[in-house]
Amino acid sequence: MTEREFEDHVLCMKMNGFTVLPGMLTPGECAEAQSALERLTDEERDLPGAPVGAHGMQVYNLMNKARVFERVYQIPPLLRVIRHFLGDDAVLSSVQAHIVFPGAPDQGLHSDGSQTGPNRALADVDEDRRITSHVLAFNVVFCISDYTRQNGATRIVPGSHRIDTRSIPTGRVPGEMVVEAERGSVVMFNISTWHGSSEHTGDSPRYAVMTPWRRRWLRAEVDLGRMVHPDVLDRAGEEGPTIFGISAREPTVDRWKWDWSKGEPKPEWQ
Ligand SMILES: O=C(O)CCC(=O)C(=O)O
Repeated sequence: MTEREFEDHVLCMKMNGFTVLPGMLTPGECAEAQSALERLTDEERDLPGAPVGAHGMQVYNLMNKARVFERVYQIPPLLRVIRHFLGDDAVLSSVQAHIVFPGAPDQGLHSDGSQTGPNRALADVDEDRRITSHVLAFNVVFCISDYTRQNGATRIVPGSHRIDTRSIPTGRVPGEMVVEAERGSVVMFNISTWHGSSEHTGDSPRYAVMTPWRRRWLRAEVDLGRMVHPDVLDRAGEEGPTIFGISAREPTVDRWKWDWSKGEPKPEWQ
């Protein structure tokens, strides 16, 4: 990524609340990711309580389930854009697939962060207004399939990240657009940007991997520090404890007994 491209992505995020970064995964990596997702769909769809419905399916904690998914938090130009907005200590909040099946209707516009993030139920005094003054979190979506107008690609309302209401209109909104992108691209958006998958009128599933990121001090959607397998954490190198939020943990002992880099008590206080 050139300096000019970096600056353009930053400006797009500020103006529009989203940007598209092409070529973040190679065609080979996309093919590997898609076959892993096909395998995982078969393995997980009949598990009790699996997040599967008539229109789509989710698969969680992908970094533990195939090596190719370890790439998604190890791409320097992408990390540079994420950290420019969320800080060098930004935390990965989930690594999950969203597979949209042919025939799915559009998902309905929404913003993210209603489970753990800044768009969670507000207090009466907030008068339905969201925090929009600062960027608090992103969704970073890897297109494993080409994103097209036919296959349920994400629809977005540019600039909606600045509208400080939680009452998002149902139905069509002026200026909304379907984001078309080649597979291997990343669609990155502020979690306050109104978005949702679009209607799928095509004939094969749309595969995407969502990797939301948060500021260090916000709760993550998934506590990846507890989920990540030790070998996966090792392979993430020095940055692993930061990326998975391990070094963002609150102390469970006196602060001087706590190892902040490891997110656990010092050995003598284990
Ligand atoms: O898959 C997409 O295009 C959007 C998914 C989404 O917004 C969600 O699951 O909250």
